[in-house]
Amino acid sequence: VQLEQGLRKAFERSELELYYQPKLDIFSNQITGMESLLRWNDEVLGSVSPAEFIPIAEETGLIIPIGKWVLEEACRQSKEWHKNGYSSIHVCVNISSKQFLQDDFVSMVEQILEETGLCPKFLNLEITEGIALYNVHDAVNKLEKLKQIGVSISLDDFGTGYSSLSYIKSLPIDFLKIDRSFIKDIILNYQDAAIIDSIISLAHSLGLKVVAEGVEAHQQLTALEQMGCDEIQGFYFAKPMANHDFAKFLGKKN
Ligand code: G
Ligand code: G
Ligand code: MN
Ligand code: NA
Repeated sequence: VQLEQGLRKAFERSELELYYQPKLDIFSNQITGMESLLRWNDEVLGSVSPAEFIPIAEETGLIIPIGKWVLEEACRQSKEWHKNGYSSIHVCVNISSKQFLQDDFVSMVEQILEETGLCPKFLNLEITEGIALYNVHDAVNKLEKLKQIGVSISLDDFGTGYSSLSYIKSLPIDFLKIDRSFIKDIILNYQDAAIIDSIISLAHSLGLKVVAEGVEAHQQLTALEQMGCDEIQGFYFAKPMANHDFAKFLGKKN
């Protein structure tokens, strides 16, 4: 309850913040985009991880207004970076299943793109397999509408749930993000390496691009490169940053 009230207040007082973590093309080493990540630094509670407060936001329904704000803020900020010359990077926004399941989800996304002026092809929505748990037909329908608009889709946390590749085949997605728990032991554990290698091959044969999350070491990068992974994200390259730091980071890269 303390956390819920704190979160509600923080949201009302505009104390939630978005950080951005770059995502790179593994071969060209160019930034292709960034993932927006919620941060909450409370006066009393200190910094609270989204891993802690997102579940509460989901239970209480607060995820609906917060999620809308996140989309608006990420699109607005991305448009800003485009105006400043970084016009080819896209933004990846985490979408909670509860948010995705709202009837008006697609029209909300459309409206935000219109209001912020961000071209739809620069928005990527990160969903998890939970969105299709109740109604696959409805999920596919929404995803297809989003793709028609020009928005791209990533399946996040891949490998942690129950998703089989046949399930993926039924969803119109563009990217698979391999969960960082698999990347962690890629060097030490040949089974994890074998799993990643086959996920990448299968994803490619289905026409999907693969993003590896949680890359922290050069050896992991090299292994992923050899497996043909397309993009990487992780502390090895950069941590999530506040927007002014991200702007500086963009400046340095070019
Ligand atoms: O950034 P960090 O590792 O602390 O994030 C922890 C978890 O919170 C991750 O699973 C991430 O997907 C989730 N998360 C971060 N920001 C958002 C957001 O804006 N919306 C939703 N739904 N989840 C988020
Ligand atoms: O579930 P999702 O993929 O949205 O979670 C993203 C989270 O992963 C973010 O909270 C981010 O802070 C975290 N993260 C990003 N890169 C790394 C990394 O290299 N190592 C670790 N441990 N966490 C990372
Ligand atoms: Mn994510
Ligand atoms: Na993930």
